[in-house]
Amino acid sequence: MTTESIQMMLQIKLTVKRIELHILEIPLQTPFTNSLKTVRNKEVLLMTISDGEEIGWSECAAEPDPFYYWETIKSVMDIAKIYLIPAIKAKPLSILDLPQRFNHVRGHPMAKAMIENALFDLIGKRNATPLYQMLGGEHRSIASGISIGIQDSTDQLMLKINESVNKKYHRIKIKIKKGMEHQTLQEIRRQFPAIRMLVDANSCYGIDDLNLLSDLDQWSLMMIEQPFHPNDLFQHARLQEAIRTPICLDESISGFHQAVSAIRMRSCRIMNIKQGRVGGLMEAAKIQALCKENGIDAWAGGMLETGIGRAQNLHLQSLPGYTLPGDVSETSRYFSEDIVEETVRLDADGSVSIPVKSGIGVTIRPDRIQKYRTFHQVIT
Ligand code: OSB
Ligand code: MG
Repeated sequence: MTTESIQMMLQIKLTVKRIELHILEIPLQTPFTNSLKTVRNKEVLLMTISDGEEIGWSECAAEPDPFYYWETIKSVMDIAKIYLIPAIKAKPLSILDLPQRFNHVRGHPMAKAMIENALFDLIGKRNATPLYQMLGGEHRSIASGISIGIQDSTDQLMLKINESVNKKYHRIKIKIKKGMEHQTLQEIRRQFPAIRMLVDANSCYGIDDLNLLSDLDQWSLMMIEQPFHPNDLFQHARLQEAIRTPICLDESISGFHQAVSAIRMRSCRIMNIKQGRVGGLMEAAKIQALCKENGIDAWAGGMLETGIGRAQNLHLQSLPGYTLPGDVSETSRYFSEDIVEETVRLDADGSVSIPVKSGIGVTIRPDRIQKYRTFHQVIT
């Protein structure tokens, strides 16, 4: 496909006829713990949008609770139903019209991303074009990283790290909590002196922890992800000034504006750009380009997604701004059964591939949707 024909496709207007919301509850293989909470069952909100001919699917990044991020599955459903869906149903629209249709709603990036993703899938299917081509990306092999939650014991953690090393994951992320970081990292470095590793604090540190965090320099980490409160760009800048290890921002970045501020304030040298948290694929692409221009490395995080969300995140990694391995690991580590046929698998080099079929490129399994669905609503 030429750039011109893609550009034309993105401008084709369509009429939204039918929208459905689905909540699924799928048990996790093993509980996932970070500094904020433990997840045992994945509760996930899916959306379908139809123009009367095809159906587009998407997975929302919101969790049931506002612990990692302030949006929730319920807030997303409310904002979508009251403000966003009426704006897309008002008159025919193209995907490029979306930012302007949503401009009157402040924030709520997860709700906006959910709708944008479903529209992209729908348009891709209607035009027999895979999402990565619609985004202007290139099909390539994606180096995969893994995020390991907080374990019950250090031995258990070492087992998990060993497993991940054997699977050839390109880098390993460890969730940390205040008070156990140095002891844990010391033991990891004793057993695995050279692995590419980072830590994710999920905002559990405060302004009194500057020295404790500066001491993390000794563990040769690729980065420290989100040590402080999401709103505290200033504190992140102070820490970044004091240490050699790059700071990576995750939940601080809700969209392009925060990305600009974070870069200008030197709050980070790396960004975890989750498309589902920054307002969608187009916003994430803009942030990636900004990072690239400013010499900021970036990668794609995850939110324990099913095969739908993983596919969304994989397509976006076809763009050149994602310079580091992300958190899109194989689906089977979280779920024994996926809700799509083309579940994400790791190849022998620890890489994963971008789907090639139309739209997000995955085939939904209606039997599995049926099996795990706890809520369903048709919005006409
Ligand atoms: O902070 O990156 C995070 C999962 C849920 C919410 C927030 C985060 C995470 C992860 C897991 O780190 C990433 C994944 O494997 O999907
Ligand atoms: Mg994180």
